[in-house]
Amino acid sequence: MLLFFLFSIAFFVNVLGQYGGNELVEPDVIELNGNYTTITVKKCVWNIENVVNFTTRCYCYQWKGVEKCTVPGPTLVFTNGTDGYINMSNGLVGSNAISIPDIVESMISHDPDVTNLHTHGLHVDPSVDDIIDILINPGTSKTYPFQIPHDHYPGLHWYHAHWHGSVSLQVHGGLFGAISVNTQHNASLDPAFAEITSRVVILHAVHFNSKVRTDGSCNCSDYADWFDYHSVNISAIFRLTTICDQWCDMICAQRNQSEQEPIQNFSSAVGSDAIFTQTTQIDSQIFYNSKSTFLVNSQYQPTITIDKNQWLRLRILNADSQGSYLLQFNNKSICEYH
Ligand SMILES: [Cu+2]
Repeated sequence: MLLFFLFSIAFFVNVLGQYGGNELVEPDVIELNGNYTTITVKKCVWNIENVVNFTTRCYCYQWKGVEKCTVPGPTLVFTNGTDGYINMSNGLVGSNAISIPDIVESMISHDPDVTNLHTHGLHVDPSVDDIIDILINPGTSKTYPFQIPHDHYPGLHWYHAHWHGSVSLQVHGGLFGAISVNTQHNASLDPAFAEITSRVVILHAVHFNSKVRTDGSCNCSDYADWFDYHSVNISAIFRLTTICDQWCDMICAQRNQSEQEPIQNFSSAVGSDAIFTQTTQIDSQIFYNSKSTFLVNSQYQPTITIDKNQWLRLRILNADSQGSYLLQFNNKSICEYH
């Protein structure tokens, strides 16, 4: 389930995060005040610092004259009363969308290299990003015109890929980012509050599974880089729940033809803290081992440093494709928060 929530916390003094990781880095910001911007989906290596790196799909864009590919994608800022145009380009190599009956469409994984754009929280014509009918095949693009009303409320929202069949693969794998609507007519916001520095904080988890059969048949005993799943070399449809399942259940010959690599050397730099390991018994023959890492702006346990007696507003987005989070401060006496 995809969840969104936003709330603001203000506190003073110092340091969020007991482990003292690197300073939090916010996504790049692209302002769309009547402007047009191009975002391209490409294969990239997602490097989660000190934890793991692997090949996945991510959003690429021009930044100071250079192409940048990042997870999360850039934060898109709309201003009310203006238009913003997003040209979503699919730079992936792979098969076009296949035609399958609607009834099974969302139940199985397919079209790994087909994408589109879906937004949350914008009060615009819903046909602009109609996820059922608008698709972007590999090598093509689509321009989405967003007309933000004059009376649009302010807030933090988000966008992600949403072509049915590849949503889990692509959102879980990194195709998501924040949207911010900055209103010019926000009479409800106390001016003192409006002046507080804010940070965009995006929560996301990455999960890798391995599947083991106790009968000793061809097992998926490595933690598969299932995000690199590609439709060229293997049949496009498997009636199984996740693409990792598909990879795990292929016969060895098929698996060797796929482009996926086992994930190795998890967390060698930071130790086991970064990885949550769990075993789930499916039946007497099959169990899964899963390794998960929980991220903030794609960083593992980053730190936010605040000057003493300063307020900070955290704009928190849950971009996890599977779960919700219970948030708390480790040491409630350090900061005052609301
Ligand atoms: Cu969504």
